[in-house]
Amino acid sequence: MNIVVLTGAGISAESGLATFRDLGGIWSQVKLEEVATPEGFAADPERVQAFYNARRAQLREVEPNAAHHALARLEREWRKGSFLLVTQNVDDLHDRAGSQALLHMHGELRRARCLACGTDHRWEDPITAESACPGCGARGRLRPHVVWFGEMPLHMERIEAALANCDLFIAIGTSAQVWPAAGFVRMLPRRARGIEVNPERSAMASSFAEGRRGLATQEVPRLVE
Ligand code: BV8
Repeated sequence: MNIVVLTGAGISAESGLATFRDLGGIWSQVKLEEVATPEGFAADPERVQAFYNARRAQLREVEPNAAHHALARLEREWRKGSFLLVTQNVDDLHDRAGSQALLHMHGELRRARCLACGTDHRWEDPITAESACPGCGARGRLRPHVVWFGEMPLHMERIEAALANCDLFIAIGTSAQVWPAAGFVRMLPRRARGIEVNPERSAMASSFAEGRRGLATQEVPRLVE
């Protein structure tokens, strides 16, 4: 049985990282158009760098929670088929929990991308106008290696191939408001079963339910004895 897991901000909520669309979420504090689009970055790069520098710094204060560790364990112990974890999150909590078969489709807070040479590099510190690219040395040309609205998500070919061959799709902590992730359930073969772990029932559940068995609710069955 081939498993694909999709996670969103909700899986990191219990680690203390804010979600985006819950009450008091990030997008209620700041306009996504101003800080999570190429246009916003062009208009006010310092504002955007400060937004991501603050979120990158916050990673030092939080730890992976039981859900991150459970997914890393499931990956290690799953022997009945393939396993892929796709996350919309730009935090590093899945990485620190030990997940390896992991794709960050929206990029990573702890990586910086150089606008001069196009390379991306691990990056722990604030990105400033003085920051130099570790690859080409250009100064003041780094941006967060994060996928903004209107930009192409990463690893889409690998993700689509895994979805086409998926038997069990598990969605954890996502409101399924952002495309293309919101549409992944429509790329699944008809045989696939779905599970959603979320206090709310997301839009994904209804699009999964169209013409097939609905998503099981809440509990994730014990996949690993
Ligand atoms: C693309 C990275 C195509 C940075 C993010 C018009 C113009 C252009 C594009 C569009 C358009 N209209 C629509 C689109 C597509 C657009 C889109 O979907 N817009 C939305 C707003 C309608 N998508 C894009 O632009 C994508 N690119 O389409 O490219 C293309 C084609 C050709 C050429 C070029 C491009 C790129 C999307 C990526 C944007 N970047 N973030 C950053 O993080 O700052 S997305 C942003 O939303 C977040 O990063 C997050 O990852 C993502 C999804 O949010 P969730 O993770 O689901 O979080 P949310 O708060 O919404 O929900 C949390 C859930 O958890 C809730 O349901 C809650 O109940 C639950 N929860 C809470 N606590 C718990 C819990 N669950 C379990 N346990 C708990 N304890």
